[in-house]
Amino acid sequence: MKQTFGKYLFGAAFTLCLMAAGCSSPEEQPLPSVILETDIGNYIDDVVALDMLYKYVDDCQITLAAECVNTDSPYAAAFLHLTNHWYGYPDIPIGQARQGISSNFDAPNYAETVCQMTDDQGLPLFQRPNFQSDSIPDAVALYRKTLAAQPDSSVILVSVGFSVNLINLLRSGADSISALTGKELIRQKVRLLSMMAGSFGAYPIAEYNVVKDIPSAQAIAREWPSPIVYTPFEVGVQVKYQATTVEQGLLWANHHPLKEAYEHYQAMPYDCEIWDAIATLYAVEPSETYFTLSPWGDVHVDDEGYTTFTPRTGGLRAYLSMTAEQASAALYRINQLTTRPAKR
Ligand SMILES: [Ca+2]
Repeated sequence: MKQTFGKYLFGAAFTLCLMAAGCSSPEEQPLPSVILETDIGNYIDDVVALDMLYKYVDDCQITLAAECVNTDSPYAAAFLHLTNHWYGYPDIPIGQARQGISSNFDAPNYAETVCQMTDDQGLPLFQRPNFQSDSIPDAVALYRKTLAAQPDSSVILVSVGFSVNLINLLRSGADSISALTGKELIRQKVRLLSMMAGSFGAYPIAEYNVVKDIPSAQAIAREWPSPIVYTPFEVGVQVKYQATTVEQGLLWANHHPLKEAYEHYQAMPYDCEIWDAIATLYAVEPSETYFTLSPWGDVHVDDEGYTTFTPRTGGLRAYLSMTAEQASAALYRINQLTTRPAKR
């Protein structure tokens, strides 16, 4: 495209102004604000999802308003602090569940490994300036503060872990942050909860994110006042991130948190299902290119963690499925995002 140097300078300055103002121009609608709810450290797909969110911020498609941890691992918040700095977004606030779900023995904790990596001089491989694990705010307080500050119906929650923070937010009362209860805040501010949870296929399973905290998952399905779109177990297993993507696609950085986390999670080479990346893709790009959405209805979670869906006009629950072609297109898009250099 041709343009004069003067126009280029104006355009560049205008773009910088937009970035400083959160990427939205006065004439445009504010960008959707995303809040990530994660158990990062248990399984590697949270890191793929996190990388995607930073890239969406790079592209001015969203703002990443907060990140909340629902496990009791101190390294989850530390890892988020690390990646926020590495990707160039050190000011994204992080919240921590006061009584997080224990998952320390479920899988190797790559978050701890990456946080403790050092270089040849014994210095931290990834900087975590001013991080103090005992000063991370309560996730519910951070949710209330973040939601209260957002325009109505502008917030998208991406939940790729357990539901303890979500249920505590839902049950929270009015306080000095907001005169609204948690349920009222959600109803007013949250456009969508994109949630990796459940199983709705022909051979359903009691899915991990549900089983780890069944009472919270039951209450969320029953009481959450905004639409919820579930990314179920069946969808995630259709989309496998490739070891070769990690080995060859992330070489633009000498040390990349996603590459280090992936390579320290299991013995390489291995491919892995990326449920959390699918829930993230739907949250920001809910295109029929990638997804088939069920009718709307209700979801029930039984006492063993099995989920069932019942269509109902006016229902606020739905779940995703994918054809083979959609799964292939989704993986292509996820690879496109995650292999691209971060702006930093
Ligand atoms: Ca997860």
